[in-house]
Amino acid sequence: MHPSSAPLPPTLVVIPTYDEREALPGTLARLRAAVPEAHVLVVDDSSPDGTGEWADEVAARDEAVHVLHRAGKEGLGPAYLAGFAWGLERGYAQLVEMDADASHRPEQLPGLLEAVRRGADLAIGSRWIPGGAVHDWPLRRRVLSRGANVYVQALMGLGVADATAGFRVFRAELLQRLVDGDIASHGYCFQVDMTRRARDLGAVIVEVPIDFDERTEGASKMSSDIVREALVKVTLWGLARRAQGLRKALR
Ligand SMILES: Nc1nc2c(ncn2[C@@H]2O[C@H](COP(=O)(O)OP(=O)(O)OP(=O)(O)O)[C@@H](O)[C@H]2O)c(=O)[nH]1
Ligand SMILES: [Mg+2]
Repeated sequence: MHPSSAPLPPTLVVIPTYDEREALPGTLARLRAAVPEAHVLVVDDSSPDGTGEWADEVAARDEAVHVLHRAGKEGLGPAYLAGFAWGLERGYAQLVEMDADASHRPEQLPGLLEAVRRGADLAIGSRWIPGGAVHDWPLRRRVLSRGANVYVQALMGLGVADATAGFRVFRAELLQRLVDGDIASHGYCFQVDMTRRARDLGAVIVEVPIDFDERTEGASKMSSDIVREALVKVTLWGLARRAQGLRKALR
């Protein structure tokens, strides 16, 4: 795909951080070089390692970079919701989700933005469609991600190959409608939750293949609590969907 040369609509890349002092500088430099017109909002949950203070220093000399400080670690979902509210209030036309750990290649963001320019309401950077790939992931992580997506599809039928993906672009109109809902998901299932709500609203969802790189700096925040939350919620959502289907059939 050849990204268009049309001017980029006002774009905000939201990067949640918790103890990413080692990884964030490289990610941010690559992002500013790859899509210089995009603004960036780092949402830091008072990282003990000083990520937030470092981001403040960058923001003081780069007016495209902003920082939102939150009191404590509450998980990915609440950090994104706070970042989205900040961006929607300021009138950005499209908002991007991206990890700080360079697992998402900033150089591939133009491909996702192009999908939105062509009509998608939500573009998902997908590891599990042809052309997508995961690099240097241990078998355990591959199995977990693939297994989670097979489970999500079997229960919820979202028709999305990578429903847990965290590299995404939302059109602001869709995102506003999504955040007006009551989203209580914290970990990975936040991504599934956003996908199912977008699907229910009839949004145009397009998956774009990406290369996902294993983080080389800092530590993963994945925990058994996060996996458990996802398993429980996906199961409940899937059962609710089936009950709804059954009710319709009996009507
Ligand atoms: N603000 C905030 N950011 C978080 C929190 N948990 C994770 N993050 C950030 O969310 C992004 C994804 O987290 P990762 O630890 O990389 O999780 P992951 O990508 O699922 O796991 P790995 O593949 O093992 O790295 C990173 O930028 C983290 O710093 C949180 O509680 N608050
Ligand atoms: Mg990661």
